[in-house]
Amino acid sequence: MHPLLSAARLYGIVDLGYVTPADAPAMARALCEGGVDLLQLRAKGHTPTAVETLARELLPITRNCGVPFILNDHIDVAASVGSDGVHVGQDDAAVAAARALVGPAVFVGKSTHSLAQAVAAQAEGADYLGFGPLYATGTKPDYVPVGLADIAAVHANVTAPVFCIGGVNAPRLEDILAAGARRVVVVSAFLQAADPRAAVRELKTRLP
Ligand code: TZP
Ligand code: MG
Repeated sequence: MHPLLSAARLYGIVDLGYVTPADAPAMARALCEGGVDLLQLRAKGHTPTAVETLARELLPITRNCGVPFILNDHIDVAASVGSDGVHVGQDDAAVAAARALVGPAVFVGKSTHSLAQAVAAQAEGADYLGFGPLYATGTKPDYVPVGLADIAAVHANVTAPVFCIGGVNAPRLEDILAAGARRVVVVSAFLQAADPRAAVRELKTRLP
């Protein structure tokens, strides 16, 4: 298992659907200081140049906190800014193609939406998997939720770290953990919290 991922339990995402680029650095700092173990920049619809500019602003913030930085989608930008990781979806480049661009030191994560996709992503060599959306979520509105029933089977069939995602929030955490999840990604529940730093801190204490 990749050394930056083995102990990671809580994965935060600065998603520009919720946060303006101007507010992104302060949000990244709040999430990192609150205690996320990984931080992603997700900037759907923004130009590679804008993503690169923002990634270069966020990287020193995450580095200061010792939190690995992951860039969504923009593999070339991830390579040029020195991102720790890159995240690809089912419709993006294959894991091997992404790895060829970023090099062996950068970890590659992949989104999966079924047990079959999770098994396939591991076979492809993904360093970690996202699995979901567990619940319907406005952050990814065009996806059918997968529910909690397959979480245990995914963990039984995959050795790479699995991060459960989609509608994860404090009230649902107990059910999600009871279903077998060990790692979670939280987007809107942190970004829309009155105090994101405190929301991270509170949820982190409840993870095994
Ligand atoms: N992939 C599957 S669900 C999702 C992504 C990026 C969005 C999760 O966001 P939220 O706000 O935590 O439901
Ligand atoms: Mg993508």
